[in-house]
Amino acid sequence: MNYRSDIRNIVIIAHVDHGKTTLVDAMLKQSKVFRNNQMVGELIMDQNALEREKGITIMAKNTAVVYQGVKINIIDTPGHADFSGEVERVVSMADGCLLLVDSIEGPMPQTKFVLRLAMEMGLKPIVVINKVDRRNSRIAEVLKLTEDLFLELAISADQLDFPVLYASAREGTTVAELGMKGQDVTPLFECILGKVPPPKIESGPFQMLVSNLDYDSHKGKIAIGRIWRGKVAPHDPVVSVGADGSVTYYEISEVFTYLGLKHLKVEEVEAGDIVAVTGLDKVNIGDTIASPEQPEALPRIEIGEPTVEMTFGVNTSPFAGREGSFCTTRQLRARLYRELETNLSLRVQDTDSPDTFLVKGRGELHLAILIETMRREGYEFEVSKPKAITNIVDGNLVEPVEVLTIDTKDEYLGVLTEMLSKRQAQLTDMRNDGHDDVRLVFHVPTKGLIGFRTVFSTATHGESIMNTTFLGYEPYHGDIISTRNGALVASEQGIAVTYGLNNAQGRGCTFIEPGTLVYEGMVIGLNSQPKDIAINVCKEKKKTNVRSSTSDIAIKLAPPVQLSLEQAIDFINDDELVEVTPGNIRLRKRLLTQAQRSKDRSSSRRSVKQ
Ligand SMILES: Nc1nc2c(ncn2[C@@H]2O[C@H](COP(=O)(O)OP(=O)(O)OP(=O)(O)O)[C@@H](O)[C@H]2O)c(=O)[nH]1
Ligand SMILES: [Mg+2]
Repeated sequence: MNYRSDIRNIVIIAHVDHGKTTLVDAMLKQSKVFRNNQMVGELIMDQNALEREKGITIMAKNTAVVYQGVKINIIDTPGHADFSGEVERVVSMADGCLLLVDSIEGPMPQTKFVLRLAMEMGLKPIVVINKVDRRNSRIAEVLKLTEDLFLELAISADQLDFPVLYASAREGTTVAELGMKGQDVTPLFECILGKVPPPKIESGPFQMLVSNLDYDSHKGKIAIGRIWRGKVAPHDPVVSVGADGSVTYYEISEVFTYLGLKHLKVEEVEAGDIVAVTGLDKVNIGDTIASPEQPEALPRIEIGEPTVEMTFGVNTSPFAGREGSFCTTRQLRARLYRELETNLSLRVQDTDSPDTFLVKGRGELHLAILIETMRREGYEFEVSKPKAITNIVDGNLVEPVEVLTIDTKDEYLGVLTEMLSKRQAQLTDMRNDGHDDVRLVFHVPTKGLIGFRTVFSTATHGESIMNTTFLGYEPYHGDIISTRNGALVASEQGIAVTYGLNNAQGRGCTFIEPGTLVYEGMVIGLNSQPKDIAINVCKEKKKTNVRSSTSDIAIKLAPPVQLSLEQAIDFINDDELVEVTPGNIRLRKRLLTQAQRSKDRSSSRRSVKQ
């Protein structure tokens, strides 16, 4: 067995927002992979438009820096639990991991999830306590909690022997001993070189596992992964081994390695490195690319099962086809199935209705990001309320359960526990910091979390943080009755006017501005009562000849509550849909006319009685 002492492969893992991408910024900036005048800004690796807008990493990505003649391949991963599939997809490329832990928050549920994964893969860990510049940091305590987590998760004794560094990723500094003044990230680079084992290489013909795909309009499909054996160069004959063991012959077009944000075209790449190759137009993530002499498949990547599903259907609203460039079943279907190539934890199924597809993901945000991406590409469609995915195991119905961690203030304890008990949550831990900050940990079925995020943020006035992570499957806990109030539903098609909306505001809060085009059956607000009511928001004030003393006083409307896409998905009930177009997000009843809805209600009442 040989080693490549000129390379190290590391993956950066942590809970959401603990500073992974910022630490990659610091490493990139220090290794001067940019031109002096190049404006690179912050969160350099979060290049996708949605990543930049939301300030979170969505996809795992590769980069590399050179330190003391050694190339360090770095894989940045998302910390949000909904994108756990991205972490699962890439960990096998690395030999070591940097586990970041926020110096105030300490280990969080997703810290545990990613560390468990890294331990199972046998990665050499380096702990980085980050954000030590923050005023209230509690470094010693956080380190203790991190050590406890290792005791719980380590598989071999040597995994307990991990170095610890203290960082301010934002300031670009790391130190090996607390109290030392940080200059730069040199101690981190030194630690990586000293502690992360160089990649082992087996002798034999070329073999690489595809962990990611990219596209280029000229080069076509780009397969990215780690080479485990041998070398490869342009024009080499290779085969790809698919999921079913089928073998396809190709010729490699070009080969690339990483440096900073660039792909460098090279003459040859060798085992131990993380590389990109082109020329394989049908290769998939998880496939092995190998020399035809010895076409053995590497173990495929294991990805956790989805927990939440919703339908994506062709837009059936009266405004269908007005705003989108891609509106047909064929286009929607092709787009959804194409997504499966790179979005590994997603599942798509046809349904009994040819215009509707069942899409399954790892959480509401996972699905919402897909919806937003498609909307921006010009797709128009409608989606249903997300549902937790139940399964039958040994003849019993089981459902997904998550760990919910809430950081909040004392004053919200009552309201939160009440809301959550209706959602079948069980309090498993509660910690008070002695002031008025509290951390609550619950076990809650995934179905109880659907629609919770919006009410949570309203109930705690945006002052609390919630995080969830998948726990496992448990016997079905029974149905949850929706506690949402009824909808205010437009009764006519037309343009909403101030007078009509003012009437609606007498009943509850509204979601639209005057001047908005509405159709019959569109949800335009939330009733303050449990039942839906239909209102004509296009109704103008009757003109009379008599001038009343108040008629000229302008009506002052309360500003509408504008729901984001995620809030809209969170808001709707089973008998409602979200209509998604490049220009608008509308809520609607599934059955648009009042007559249809009352017929449906009376028939469902009859079926209950029987
Ligand atoms: N004070 C302080 N803030 C930091 C530090 N490192 C990161 N941050 C801030 O923390 C926030 C999250 O940083 P990111 O680098 O996006 O975190 P991340 O772990 O990549 O987040 P995800 O990829 O979404 O999981 C940003 O606002 C950073 O500026 C630090 O050392 N000190
Ligand atoms: Mg990030």
